[in-house]
Amino acid sequence: LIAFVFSYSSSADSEPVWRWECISGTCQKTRITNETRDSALSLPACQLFCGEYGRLWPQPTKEYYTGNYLLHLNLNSIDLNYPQDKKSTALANLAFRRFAQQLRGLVPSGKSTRGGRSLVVNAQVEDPDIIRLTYATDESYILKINELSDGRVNASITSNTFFGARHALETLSQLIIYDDIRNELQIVRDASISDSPVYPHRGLLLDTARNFIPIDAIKRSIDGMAASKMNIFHWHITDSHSFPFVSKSRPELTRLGAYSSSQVYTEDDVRDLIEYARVRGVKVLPEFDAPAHVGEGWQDTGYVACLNAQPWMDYCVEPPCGQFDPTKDGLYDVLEDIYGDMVDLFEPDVFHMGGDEVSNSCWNSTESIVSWMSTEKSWGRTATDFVKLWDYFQSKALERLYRKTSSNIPIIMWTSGLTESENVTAYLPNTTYIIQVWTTAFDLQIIELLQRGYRLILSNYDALYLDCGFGGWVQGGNNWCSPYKGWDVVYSNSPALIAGTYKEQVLGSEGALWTEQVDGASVDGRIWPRLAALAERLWAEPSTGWKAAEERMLIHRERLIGMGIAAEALQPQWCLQNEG
Ligand code: CP6
Repeated sequence: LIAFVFSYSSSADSEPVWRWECISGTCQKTRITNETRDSALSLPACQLFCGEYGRLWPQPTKEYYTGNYLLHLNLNSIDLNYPQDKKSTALANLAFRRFAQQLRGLVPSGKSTRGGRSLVVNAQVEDPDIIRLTYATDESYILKINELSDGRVNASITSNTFFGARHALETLSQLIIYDDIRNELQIVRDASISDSPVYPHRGLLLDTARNFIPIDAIKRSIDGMAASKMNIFHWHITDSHSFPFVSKSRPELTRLGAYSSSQVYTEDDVRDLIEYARVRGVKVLPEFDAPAHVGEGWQDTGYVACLNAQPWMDYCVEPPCGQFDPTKDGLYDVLEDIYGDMVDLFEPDVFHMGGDEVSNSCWNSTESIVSWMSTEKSWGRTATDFVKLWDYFQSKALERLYRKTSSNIPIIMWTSGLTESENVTAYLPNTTYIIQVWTTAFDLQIIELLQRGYRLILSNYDALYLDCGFGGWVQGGNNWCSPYKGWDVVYSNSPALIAGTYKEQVLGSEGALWTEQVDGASVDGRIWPRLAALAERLWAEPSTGWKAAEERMLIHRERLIGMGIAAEALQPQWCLQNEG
């Protein structure tokens, strides 16, 4: 019996039997024969040369040329030449180490490859002291591969910044494949690629308050973003459900507000995550959502109105209710402390102050608030008066934030009653505020904001809410997750089309993952591979539809899986082996 098991398993591990040929633009499967064995193409090799952009995701935007010749690459002999003693030198070394690790990840476990050509990566970086990603950061790069006379492979990278060079490494890794027929890594011998993103803001929003998301899971999301050339991790770190962010000066908020003492983000966690992201070309953008979407953690302060009020539908859009009481002077001291802690950690060049889903009826039902409105301000209780109250809060909160930042950095706010045309120019100057749209692509507010000169980030829920988005908190039912938006919907959502002649004012988009029904166990699959569809949309704003991208998308999904990201399957594996 033992012998039988042994011979059975060894025959399952036998030689590959299939090879691939590129026939009229698609890779087609045929049997390997003795005659074709030497020239047989592995599937990834075929993919590299068959489609318009090979195996690249996202597609490059300026120039893409690859010859159709591969060289055997020696994984144990890869080196980076990068400007020395510059501010980004250490980052580049870490990015290169990750690049090497990605290449090792191409080799199936249990296999080892040997021999092959050395690879030298020569990076010429115009401004190697830039280590902060801003909307002005030049992320473009040029990547050229050629064979040197001594047989080594040369990959030369030209970029303005570390961030461009890092993207080039990502592209380079996508030009390297594992050939299962020969059990070796191979690299494209000749390539010339010139590339730069269309939009500067290519993001993921992750809510870590509805359910706690462990740091490891966040890191996997950032790995996927790096592999897809996305650059903004928008951290919706607190909400009414929990307060996992540890504020150095106000630790009691977390003690009361975290789900448990271990489900928190300490200062060390945050610092570590920011550096982890930076090595991957990703900036962490913090959001402290206010005045709505607060609750847990604030119980002892008395600064939150309608805390857990019932029936919740009367006081908020989603239970548990909670909204700051703008009339409490002490509130602004606490906010200043939290802002100060966040500014110290994140060193933000732009800060997200939330501002979504404020409920007038919450404030209106709080007796001390309405009496303050009439005695202190001679305001009534109309919708306009509550907008004034909100503006009172927002102005004071902003003033406290600006005490902690070294300059008056731009502020992002969600679309809301405050961003409607009659209010927005009065209360939110377009020189300070960037508006993040979460309503549908057809919302008239979008064009009105654009006409008024606002810069926008589009996260229209009809395409970009990864948690679903059409449902609501309907009592007695749950249509939260219907309909599911496939990657094709994400891919087809074009910011340029939505903004029309104002497209220059669109900084980009974010896919948003609200986590009422997601936690660390399922977060990968809810994000990936759909977020990668947004990555290509924002990097390249392709003029072709999702169908033209499908082969590469299937390839990229496999790449994410290879990185340890539990991305969802899109198609039967048959489709990858029988293209077209
Ligand atoms: N949480 C917060 C949410 C949502 C928003 N803000 C949300 C609203 C509608 C849908 C999905 C999510 N859960 N803080 C809106 C920006 Cl459909």
